[in-house]
Amino acid sequence: MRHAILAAVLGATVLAGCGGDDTAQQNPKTTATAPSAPAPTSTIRITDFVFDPSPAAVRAGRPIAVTNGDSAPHTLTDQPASGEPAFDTGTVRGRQKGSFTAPRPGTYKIVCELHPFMKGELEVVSY
Ligand SMILES: [Cu+2]
Repeated sequence: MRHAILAAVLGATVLAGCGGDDTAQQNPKTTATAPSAPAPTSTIRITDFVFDPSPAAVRAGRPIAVTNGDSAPHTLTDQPASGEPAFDTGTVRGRQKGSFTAPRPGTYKIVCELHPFMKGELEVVSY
């Protein structure tokens, strides 16, 4: 029993050591303006017919909220070079909220099916 607890504690310590970026945790204000590798988000906004942020970084398998700040309806839909979209919010009515599940890691082009000029990019990272 003792060994199991010790192993769990050690395992958690190792995981925390791998996953964390110490400089980012110590200095969140400066890293917020870093130009590369945006922090993963769980919410994408649509305002004035623009996806924000874009590119948006999200974590694979997570539910991602899509808030529509416009009065017009929108969708946030995967736009693959071929084949079926990997994700799609369906129609999100004006001032409403939709969601989709982030797919497997990769870079995805996104579009609003109702306004094809609305384009963006989704960067899906693992954990
Ligand atoms: Cu739209």
